[in-house]
Amino acid sequence: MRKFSISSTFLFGLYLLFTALISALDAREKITAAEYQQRRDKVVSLMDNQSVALLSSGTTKARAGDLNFPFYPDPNFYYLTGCKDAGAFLLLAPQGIKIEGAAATQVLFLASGYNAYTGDLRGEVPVLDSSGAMVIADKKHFDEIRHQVLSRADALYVPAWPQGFLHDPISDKRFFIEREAKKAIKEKYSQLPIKSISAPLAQMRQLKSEQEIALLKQAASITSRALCEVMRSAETGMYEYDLQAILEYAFKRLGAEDVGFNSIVGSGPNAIILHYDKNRRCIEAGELVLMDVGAQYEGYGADITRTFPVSGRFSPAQRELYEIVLRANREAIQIMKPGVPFKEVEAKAAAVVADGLQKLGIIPEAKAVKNYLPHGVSHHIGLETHDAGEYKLLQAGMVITMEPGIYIPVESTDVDVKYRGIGIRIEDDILITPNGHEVITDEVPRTIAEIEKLMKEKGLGQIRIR
Ligand SMILES: [Mn+2]
Repeated sequence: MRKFSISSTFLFGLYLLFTALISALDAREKITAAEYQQRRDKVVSLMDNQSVALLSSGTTKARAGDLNFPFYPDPNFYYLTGCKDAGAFLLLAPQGIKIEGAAATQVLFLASGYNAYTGDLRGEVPVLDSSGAMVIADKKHFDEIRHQVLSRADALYVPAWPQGFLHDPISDKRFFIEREAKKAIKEKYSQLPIKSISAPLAQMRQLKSEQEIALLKQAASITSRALCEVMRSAETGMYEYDLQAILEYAFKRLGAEDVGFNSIVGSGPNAIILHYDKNRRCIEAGELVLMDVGAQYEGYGADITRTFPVSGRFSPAQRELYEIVLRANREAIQIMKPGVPFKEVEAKAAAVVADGLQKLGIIPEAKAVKNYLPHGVSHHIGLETHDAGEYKLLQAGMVITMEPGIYIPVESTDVDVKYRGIGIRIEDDILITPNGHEVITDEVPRTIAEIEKLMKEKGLGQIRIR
């Protein structure tokens, strides 16, 4: 009896421990329903009383037959709903929408039912708060309700249409998506002016909330720690995809749901190709590897670049260029604070690189820096890698990158041969705070001494497969 009671207490203790562990594993930070509601309320408050806003999550794209590419909801739609369903719509109307006997200013239309292929129970949306301001309706009512609100609206707000066109090779006609859509709307609702909702949404999205900052910090931490693991593991003779596999294994292992963009792993001269993501090359002795990568956590993605020598030691020429890029990164971040113009930060980074290249005799005058640093060095991050937002003055709550680089093409015959074929970029993510800034990517080293030290540590290494 006594023995039984001890073991039942023990089992109960185990049970408590187990449930605590389970809930700890489940305690994934997420944007709360209340915050999604605040965002929608803000948009509605910005709209004229008789106007309507319509946002779509987007449609799936077939890869082949009935198999689709991964679906990513439209970021503006997701920002306002937290809903990942394809084919969903959000209607906002300050004057109210009548639906099934009730009235609401915000209606989310979802397909209902179970999808046997994906296992999704559609219409299950965990984002409704207790205010009741948003109503979820079955998509079968969408056509009717849309007509009801559009026929009496005096303006329609929509996000930008996807850029580009569909080309029909037989008629050789180009169907520009935006032009065709606007034409079709005009035929149906000739008096309805179409306004863009992208700019006000960008102004909201560029200032991150506490919850968004927490998710971005989580994405930055995962990305940083995964990059450390890659640096510990890198060896001459590995392929670029070996490093990609170690990185993305670590992303998943640390809780990221996805990459925010295709991982760039450029070794040797591939580091010069800005968006290189083939990652098929064997990394040769003495080469640098440039990795521009980002884990995505609850929709929010980091964006970090590190460049390291596969052997674990920088050569003198690599060192000279690396120190310039690092100084540009550090000095440009140093001046970040609210009120500073974006272009001043960009100019600072470019000026440091220009100065360094001039001192090494690589460029004759500062303006030639464009030949070896041909890209912008700062952008917003968030739901998109290049997130919505303006590029005027820095404001507290923005989270932006700083990513100067130097890329010397192999064929640069006017540059000392020791520098040719080297590509270096150092990218960090920075939160602008009320008094200055906070770098959120400090968990992965960036100085030469720190990187060389880290690379001596034992990592996962080459994964041998029998
Ligand atoms: Mn970037």
